Amino acid sequence: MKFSRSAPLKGSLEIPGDKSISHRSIMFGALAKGTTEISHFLKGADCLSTISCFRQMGIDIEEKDGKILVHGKGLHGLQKPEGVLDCGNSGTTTRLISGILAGQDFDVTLTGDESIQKRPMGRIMEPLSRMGAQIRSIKENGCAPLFIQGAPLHGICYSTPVASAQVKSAVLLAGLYADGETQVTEPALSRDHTERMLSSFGADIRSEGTTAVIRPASELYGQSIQVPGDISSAAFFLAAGLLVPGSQILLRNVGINPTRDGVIRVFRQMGGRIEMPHTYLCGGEPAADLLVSAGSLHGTVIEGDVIPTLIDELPVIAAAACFAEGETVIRDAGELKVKESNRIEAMVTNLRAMGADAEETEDGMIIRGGRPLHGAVISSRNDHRIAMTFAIAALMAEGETHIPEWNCVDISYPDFLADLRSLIGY
Ligand code: SPQ
Repeated sequence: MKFSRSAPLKGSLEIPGDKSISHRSIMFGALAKGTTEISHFLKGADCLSTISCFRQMGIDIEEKDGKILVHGKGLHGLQKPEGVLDCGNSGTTTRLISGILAGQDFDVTLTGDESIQKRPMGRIMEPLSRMGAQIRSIKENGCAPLFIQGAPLHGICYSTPVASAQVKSAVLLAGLYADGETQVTEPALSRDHTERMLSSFGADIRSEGTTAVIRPASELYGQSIQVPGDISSAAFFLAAGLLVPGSQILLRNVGINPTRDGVIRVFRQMGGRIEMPHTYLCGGEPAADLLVSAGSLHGTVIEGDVIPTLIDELPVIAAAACFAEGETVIRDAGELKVKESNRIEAMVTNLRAMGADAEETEDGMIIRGGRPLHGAVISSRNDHRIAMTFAIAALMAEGETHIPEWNCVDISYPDFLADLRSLIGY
């Protein structure tokens, strides 16, 4: 796919459904009694992987009048699947399903694509094993494919070494099947969609600071869920709206959960003009319309507890930093190395190819803004967030940018191109 310098972005956009919340609505709906009705579900490839895994375990999931209906079979209603469960490219599917499977009365093998087979699973295998789970990496390299033999589980108090919603959620979901209370404490608070949504399904779960506590459940109950727009998808247009001169756009229905809204806080800290003319609640999650106006940005330091609240937005923030005045330093973001690609290396290599002054550090990067960028051939590493980030960087660069591995955007944002075109007016 090819991109070049853009006219000002104008108009408004409805942001597609949140990926994290869409995954969870299928999973918890499958474990609940009765039907869960999901509106504004994200039909990205990752969430479709979650649907196909649960269908393979006997859950009837259908689409009706634009909504997804999950006909749940209760906490003990899953069936042993025929064959291997394929989680595709999705870390969320792999890790959260592992927590659920640990407490079933059947065995399963689950795997995913080339990228998933390189992502660390030791981080969930360790706490789940402490709960009594029988889980092993078939190649003994700490990665998928994983073999899980369902087993009786007991509650634990676990302190995670990394702030990760996937690790926290895997342990909490296993906790639904344990024989006592399960506690998870994180070094900093990661996204809390699991805690919010499990509570609305009737689970006995509470949060105190960075600790979440769950008691075993006897039953969950089907819900009606309105999925808010995904702030991680909105982030690409936030950056474009702030940077392409003369732009003013309205991004409608963006989830602004405080464990996810770091990108708004950081762009504002850099001088970005983002207003919220309308805030409301959407399916138990705070949401807003965001009015974004172009202007000049300046560099900043991004570190510490804010990192988990903008972890997936760091690539596009790093690209925006190239057009800001002065230096932007990103620290405490070593987790970027174990995403769909090594996002620190992928960002720095590709930004440099466009002429940016960018430097890789052990747990982040340093970007000195102000150098004009030029078009280049970008290697997305088949990572959706890297591909879309460079489509945005190209809108402010001289000449043409070519992103050959483009189809990966289907993972989280199948309509990205159409939405970008609608704002540019072609
Ligand atoms: O699902 P996956 O592949 O891990 O997706 C990513 C993404 O960029 O879309 C990360 F690569 O998002 C994760 C996010 O980084 C989704 C997620 C969740 O839904 O719980 C939590 C974060 O991961 P982690 O490892 O910090 O828990």
